[in-house]
Amino acid sequence: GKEKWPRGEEKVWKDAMRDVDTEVTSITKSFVNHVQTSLARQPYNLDNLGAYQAAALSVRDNLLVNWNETALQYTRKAPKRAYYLSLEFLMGRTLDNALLNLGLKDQYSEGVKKLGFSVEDILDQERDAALGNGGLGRLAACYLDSSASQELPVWGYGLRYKYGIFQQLISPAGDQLEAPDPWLDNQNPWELPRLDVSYEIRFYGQAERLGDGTPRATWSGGQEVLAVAYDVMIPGCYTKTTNNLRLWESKPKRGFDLNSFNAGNYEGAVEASNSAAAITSVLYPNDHTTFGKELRLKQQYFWTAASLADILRRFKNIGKPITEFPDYVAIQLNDTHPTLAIPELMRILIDEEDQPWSTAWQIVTNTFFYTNHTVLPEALEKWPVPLMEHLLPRHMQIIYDINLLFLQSVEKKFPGDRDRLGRMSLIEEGFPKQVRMAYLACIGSRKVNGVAELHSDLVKTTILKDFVEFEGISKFGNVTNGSELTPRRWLDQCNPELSSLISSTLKVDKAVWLKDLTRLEALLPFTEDEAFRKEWAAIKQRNKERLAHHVQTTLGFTINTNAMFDVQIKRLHEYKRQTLNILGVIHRYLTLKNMSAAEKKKVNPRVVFFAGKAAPAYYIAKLTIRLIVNVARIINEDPDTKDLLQLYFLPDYSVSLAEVLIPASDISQHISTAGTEASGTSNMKFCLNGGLLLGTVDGANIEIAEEVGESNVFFFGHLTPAVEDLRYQHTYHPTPIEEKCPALANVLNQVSAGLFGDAHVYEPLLNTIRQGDHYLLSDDFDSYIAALAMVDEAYLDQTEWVKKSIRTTAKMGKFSSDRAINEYAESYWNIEAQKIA
Ligand code: OX2
Repeated sequence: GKEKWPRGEEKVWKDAMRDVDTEVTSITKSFVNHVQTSLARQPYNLDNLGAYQAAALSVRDNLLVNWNETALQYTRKAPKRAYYLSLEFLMGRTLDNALLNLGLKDQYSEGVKKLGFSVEDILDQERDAALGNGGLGRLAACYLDSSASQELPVWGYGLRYKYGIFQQLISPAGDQLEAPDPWLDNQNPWELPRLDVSYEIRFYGQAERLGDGTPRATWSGGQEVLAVAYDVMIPGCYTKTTNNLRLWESKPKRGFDLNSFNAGNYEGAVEASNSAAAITSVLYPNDHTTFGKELRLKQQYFWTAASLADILRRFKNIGKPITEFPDYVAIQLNDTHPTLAIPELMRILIDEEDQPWSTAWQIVTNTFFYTNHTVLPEALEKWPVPLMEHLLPRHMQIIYDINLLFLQSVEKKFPGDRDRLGRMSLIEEGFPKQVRMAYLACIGSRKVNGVAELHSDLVKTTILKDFVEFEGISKFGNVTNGSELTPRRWLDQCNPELSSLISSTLKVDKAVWLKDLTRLEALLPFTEDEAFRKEWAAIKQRNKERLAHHVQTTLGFTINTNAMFDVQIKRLHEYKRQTLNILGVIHRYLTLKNMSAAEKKKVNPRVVFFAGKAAPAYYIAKLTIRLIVNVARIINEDPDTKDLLQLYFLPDYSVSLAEVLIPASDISQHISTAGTEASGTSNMKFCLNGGLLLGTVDGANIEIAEEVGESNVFFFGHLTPAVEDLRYQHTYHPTPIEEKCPALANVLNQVSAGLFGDAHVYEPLLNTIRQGDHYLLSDDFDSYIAALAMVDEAYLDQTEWVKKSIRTTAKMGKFSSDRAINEYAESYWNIEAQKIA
C-alpha cells in the first residue's frame, strides 16, 4: 500500500520541493540567490572566489536532491550495503567532477558566462581536498566515484582532518619545507555538518572481566570524546545515485571540563578539550612507514568505533536479529589502518549484545574484507602492546583471546610446530611486544586481497604464506587496481579534447564509453588512419602547451614544447627509485657535454619532470629532492645542453597538478625495484591519456603490458625472483661499483666531486647505493640507460610512436575503477546495484 505522508499537507510539501536544475535560467537564479543570501554579497563585489562559492552551493543543492532520494530508497529497500573504511580519501577538487557527473557542465558554463564569469576561472578557485598521501587515498576516492556510478550502495567512512597533506615548499637551497594545509579555511561547500549524528568514544580507563562464565567485560573511566559526522556527497556519473562519504570530527564531550574550571584550573580545562580536538587535527604524512605514535592509534580507534556504531545503528533500524548482520553489511578494510574494527565489533557483540564468543566471531569473520597494499616490511603496521593496553585495555584483552583460540586451532592442524606458532602469533615477541595488525586483519576477515596479480602472489607466498597454508588458498584473492582510472576524472575531465575526439571517432556518446571503457578498443583500427593520428598528436601537443603555460605562469620557467615530455610523479621513496631517474638525467647530461655539434644535431630534446612529496622525517627522500633541484639549476643554465635537456621539479604535487601533467606526458616512469610497488595507479592514468610507459616488471605495469602488448611499453631491469639473490650478494659478496657499473660510478663520482654544488651534502644518499644498495640501482642502471635510449630511438619515428600511443589508450579498459569495484561487489561483498528512480 501507499505510505502515509509523514506530516502536514503532502501537496504543499511536494509543490515546494526543489528538483535538480536543468535549465540555464534556473541555474543562474540559484547562483544569484546564493550570492545574495548565503554569501551576503552583490554583483559589485563578487570576485572569482565568491563566484566559485555561489556555483558550488548551487551545485550542492542539486546534489542534495539526489543524495536525499538515494538515502531514502536505501532505507526503504534495505539492501545489503558495503562500507569502505579508509583513513585517507584523496578527493581533489569537486566542482568540475560534480558538473560532469550531473551532466550540467554546459548549462553552468553558459549560466556563469551570462553573469560575467568564466567557468574555467571559477573551477580554478577550488582548493583540493587532500586528505591522503598518495595511491591508497586516491584509490579510495576513485572507488567511491565508481560505486555511485555503478549504482551500488556503498558508503565511505573516514576522518575529517582539519589539515590535509602538508603543502610542499622548496627552499632556495633545494630543501623541502612543509607548511600546513588549512583546506577548510575558506569554508567547504561540499560537506554537510550533521551535528545531530554523534557518538561517544572512550579511551584509556579500566577493563574488567565479569568472570560470570561469559566472555563479557566492562570498560569504564578514562577519556570520552565526541565523534561528529560530516557528510560529503558522492555523485555517480549520469545517474541519480548519490552516495555518501561520512567523515568524523572529534570534539570534547563538553565544551570543557567544568570540574577543573571550577577548581580554578582554566588552562587544564581547555587542554582537555584541545586533546579531544587534536585527534582529527592532522593527516599523518607518512606513506609506507609506521611510527607507533599514540595519536595515530587514537585516530584509528576513534574512526573505526564511530563508523561501527553508525553502521550498527543503521542495521538495527531494519529490525533483524544481530546474527544476520553479515547479510546486510560488508566492511572493506583499506589496508590495516581500520583493523581495530575487528576487536571493536567483537567488544560490541560480546559486552553490549551479550553474544557468545563463537557467534560473535562468526559474525565478524563474515563481515570484514581486507585489502593489503604493500609487502614492504617497514609499512606493515605493528602496535606496541603496552600502548594498546593503556589506550584500549578491553581491546587488548579481546586480541589476546582471539590469539589464544587461533593458536590452539593452528596447533591442532600442525601439532608440535612451535616455530609456526611463533611465526603466526598475533603478538610478536620482543621489547616491547607488538600486535601484528596484518595478521589480525587476515584472520578476522572473510577474504583477503592484493592489488595486482604479482602483488597478490607475493602476499600469498611471503607475508601471509603461513596463513594460506592454514586457512586455504580460496580465502586469498586479487583485485587489480583497475582503480585510479575513474574514466571520468582521468580522461573526460583532465583531457576534454581527447575525450571529444574519442566520442566523435567511435560515434558513441561519451555517456556510453565512459561507463564501459572496454569500448576504447574500437580505436585500434584508427591507428592506420592518418588524419586521426594527426588529430591525436595535435591534442597531445596542446596538452603539452597547456602544461608549459601552467609552469610559465606559476613558476616562471619557459619550457621547450617541441621536446619529449618525460614524467615521474609520485611520493618520494627509495623503492620508487627517483634516484635512478635523476642519476640517469645526470648521465644524459654528461653524455651530451661530450658530444660534438654534429652528434648533438641527431639528439631529440627532452624535458624531464619530477613532482612528489617526501615524508617530513624521511631524510634520504628529502636529499633526493635537493639533488634534483640542484641538478636542474645547473643543467637548465648550461648553454651546451639546455636546448636538448631540461629538468624541473614541480613543487606541491597534488591531484589538480596531476590533472595537468598526465595528459601532457609522452613517456612516464614507473621504475620501482621489482616486487616492491604493489600496483601503482598513475601508470594507468598516463596510459589512458596516450602516454607510453617506461618501467620495471612490477605491479600493475605487468598487466598493462599484457593488455597493450610488450612492444608498446619499455621494460627494463631485474625480475622479482632475482631480487633476493642480488641483495644477498650485495651484503655478502659486494663488488665495487667501479667494476660492476662504471657508468653509474662515474655519475656518483661527479656528484661527490661537487658538479652540482654541495660536495659533501649528498654523501648519505650516494652511500645508500655504494653500500648495500638495497633497491638495486647498481644492478639495473645499465639496462635503465639502454631503455631510455630505446625510448629516444622510438620517438624519432613519430608515426609509429603515435600508433603506440593510440594502442595504449585503446587497451586500458581493464583498468577502469568501475571494473574493479564490480569485482569487489560481486566476488567479495555480495551486493547489488540499486536503481534510484
Ligand atoms: C599504495 C601502494 O604503494 C601502491 O603500489 C598502490 O598502487 C596503492 O597503494 C593503491 O593500492 N600505502 N600506499 C600504498 O600502500 C600503502 C600501505
